[in-house]
Amino acid sequence: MRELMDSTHALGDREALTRIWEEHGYWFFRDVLDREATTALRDEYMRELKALELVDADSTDPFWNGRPIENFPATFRTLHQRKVWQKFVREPRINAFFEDVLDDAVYWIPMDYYRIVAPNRNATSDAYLGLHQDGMSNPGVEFVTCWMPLTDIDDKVGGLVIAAGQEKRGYMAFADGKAGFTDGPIPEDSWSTADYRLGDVVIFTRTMPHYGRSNTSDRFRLSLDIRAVRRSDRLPVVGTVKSISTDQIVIRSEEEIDVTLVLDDKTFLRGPAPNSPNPVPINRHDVTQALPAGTAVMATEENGVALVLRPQN
Ligand SMILES: O=C(O)CCC(=O)C(=O)O
Ligand SMILES: [Fe+2]
Repeated sequence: MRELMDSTHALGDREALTRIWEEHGYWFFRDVLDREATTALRDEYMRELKALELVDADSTDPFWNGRPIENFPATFRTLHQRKVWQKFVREPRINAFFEDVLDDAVYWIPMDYYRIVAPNRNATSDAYLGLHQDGMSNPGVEFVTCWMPLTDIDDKVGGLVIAAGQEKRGYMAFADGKAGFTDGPIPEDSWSTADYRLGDVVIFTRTMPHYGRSNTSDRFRLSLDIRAVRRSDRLPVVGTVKSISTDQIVIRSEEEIDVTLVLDDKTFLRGPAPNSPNPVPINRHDVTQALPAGTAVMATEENGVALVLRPQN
């Protein structure tokens, strides 16, 4: 596998950063995130593993203590409820880093994943999370994905793999349940990854094909991925459902404004999935049940018609 290209040297040089982004569709920065904030975030993850009694109580690193891993959670509700990543991005040094890099004030969309991947020596596939592009099921909002390792992540621990250079081919299609480009495969020599460490961040464009590797090590893999929009770009509608029918939704936005959107057959509707962090596609006649009044949602729109409507993570 290829090594990710390190762009840390370009920080502070707007022209260089823009050139790299336009040419490569990603930035990989090493050891740039404030140590105090990232270790505090890691410790929040560690609390979850300690509560499950899968790492030792005095451990700062997520070494598996060997107890059976049963019913390992697919999502970590308490981290969501306690708004752990929201606190992280409000840390002045973390906020300043992302605002400098993105050259704008940042809006973080409520599409976030606290990833704790359990060790699995018997993993039958190289991929724990299959090949995809983050923008594929989220049209109508120009975000960048920020992926941050919260522990050492080497070859065995797995981690993020991107198909460098392939972001220029647009969106992939699915055939036989597998993602791929219809005009030919992804060249083998495009797969790129790194030995990641706490403090690093990979920021990539929403057409970047990528997947997450299985963890065949003796430690849990910890990472956070969150998605940033420049404030000067169009923001999604984020709020709670005030009323909903099969062809219209009123969302009470975070700014306390009622936004009415038409739902039609082109709207990509997604509903909550039990035991999965990923909302699943739903039919229009199921929206009133899947996303009832009071549900926290995010929508994108064009001319008053919703392009995507989904629960917040
Ligand atoms: O952490 C992983 O395994 C993959 C993460 C991912 O798909 C993303 O950050 O968008
Ligand atoms: Fe992704």
